Amino acid sequence: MQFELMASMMCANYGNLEKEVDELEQGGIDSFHIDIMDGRYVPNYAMSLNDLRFIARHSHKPLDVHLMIEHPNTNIQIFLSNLRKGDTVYIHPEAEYHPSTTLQKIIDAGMVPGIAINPGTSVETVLEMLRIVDRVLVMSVNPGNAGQMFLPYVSEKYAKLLPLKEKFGFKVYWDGACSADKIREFAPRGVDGFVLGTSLLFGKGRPYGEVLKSIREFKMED
Ligand code: S6P
Ligand code: MG
Repeated sequence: MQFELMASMMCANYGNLEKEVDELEQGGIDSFHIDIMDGRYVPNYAMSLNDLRFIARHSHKPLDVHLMIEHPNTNIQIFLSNLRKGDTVYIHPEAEYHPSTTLQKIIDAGMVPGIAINPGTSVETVLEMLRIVDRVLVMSVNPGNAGQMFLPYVSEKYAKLLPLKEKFGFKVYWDGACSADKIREFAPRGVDGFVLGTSLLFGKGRPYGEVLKSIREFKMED
């Protein structure tokens, strides 16, 4: 069974970011998930533009940039100019008056366009945007912090979204409280990738390569 594993870099050890990036790459991570917040759309600040730049220049794997900012259209160029072709950029549709215009800028820059759907946002609300995005990031926690509890009602969103993948041509990704039981249940149901944070990857006292291997072999510790 094929699925992608992305590292939520806001959970990394900033005492030595270079070592974290190297160990994750050598351990087989598929991409680096970069959480950018503005303290307005969500009540927190996570990674900075400098963190994004460093990881973009230092790593060989794609970046998966999750913009939790108001009106991303205003500043999207700052992010796009620091990324590489093929990196993904997700916006939150609620944070923008005309989200499809912003998505078009992402496409025109050669990046992969995505939307992030909050737990309280219905699939119906974003249905038309599914035609233009390549990736949908489903939030299983309210955006803003790592280390939160899984919100069980989000499971129903997957039930609605997964059958639409082929018709609209997008992939589905999991973000928030991703534990072993969730990968066991949702990878076979068609979720294409999982953002790994404090629940499964960081702060476990185990080498990243060992953790990632056990997940891929479906032998993860609960
Ligand atoms: C949350 C953010 C996420 C978290 C990730 C952390 O606002 O978008 O990417 O960093 O969910 O994982 P965990 O396992 O600590 O919830
Ligand atoms: Mg995220």
